[in-house]
Amino acid sequence: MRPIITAFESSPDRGKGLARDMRVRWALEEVGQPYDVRLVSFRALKAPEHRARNPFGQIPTYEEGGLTLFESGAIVLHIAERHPGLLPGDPDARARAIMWMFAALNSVEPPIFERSLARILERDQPWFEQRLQALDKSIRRYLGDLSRHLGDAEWLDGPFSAGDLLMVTVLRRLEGSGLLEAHPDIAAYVARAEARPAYQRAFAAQLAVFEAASDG
Ligand code: GTB
Repeated sequence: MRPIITAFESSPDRGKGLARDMRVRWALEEVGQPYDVRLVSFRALKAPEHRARNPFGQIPTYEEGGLTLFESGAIVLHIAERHPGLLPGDPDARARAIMWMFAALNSVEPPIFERSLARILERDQPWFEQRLQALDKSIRRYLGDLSRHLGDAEWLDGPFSAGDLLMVTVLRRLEGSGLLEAHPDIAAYVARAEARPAYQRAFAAQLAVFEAASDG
């Protein structure tokens, strides 16, 4: 059965793959599961039909038979548990890969996401520079710690896993900020993940949505 995911009809990032449907598309591509996409306008996100999929009125969602899921991390975990390729078979290694999924979403993503929101919504506030500095300090700490953890390794813990997939989608939001570029090893880790054919297919698919909307 082909799952259906939801994505922005018109993504504010103009096809840069920063909206959170990207991580779901990428996971589906990694495991070779074809999928359909329901594009949703900002107005439709808040309509009862979509709130039945996600009470918070957001993308992405995932429908598969009678199952409807929201929260990108839960969706990626579901995909990784149902298909080989994104979680190791060994129970301890699997637990560690899931730990990295939580680390990406629960520890590393909050200051990075707050930073991009602040740059859009709080730029005119008198406390903006101070807030930015505090967020940057927190982000630098995580990047330094990640860099030490990675060392010469290719991925966070053994083979590429759903933990790497989520971590990279989180770190990508820093591209061009100077923060990522200050850590060439982490920038190389992100680039390594972006070079994966599954990532390339997912990126091309979400970019095609933006290009089709621009043509029309
Ligand atoms: N915790 C949830 C998850 O991981 O699924 C968060 C979902 C979420 O934030 N969804 C956003 C959304 O639907 C899209 S991804 N927003 C609409 C709304 O709340 O009304 C966040 C996002 C949006 C746009 C960009 N961008 O353009 O760069 C990047 C990320």
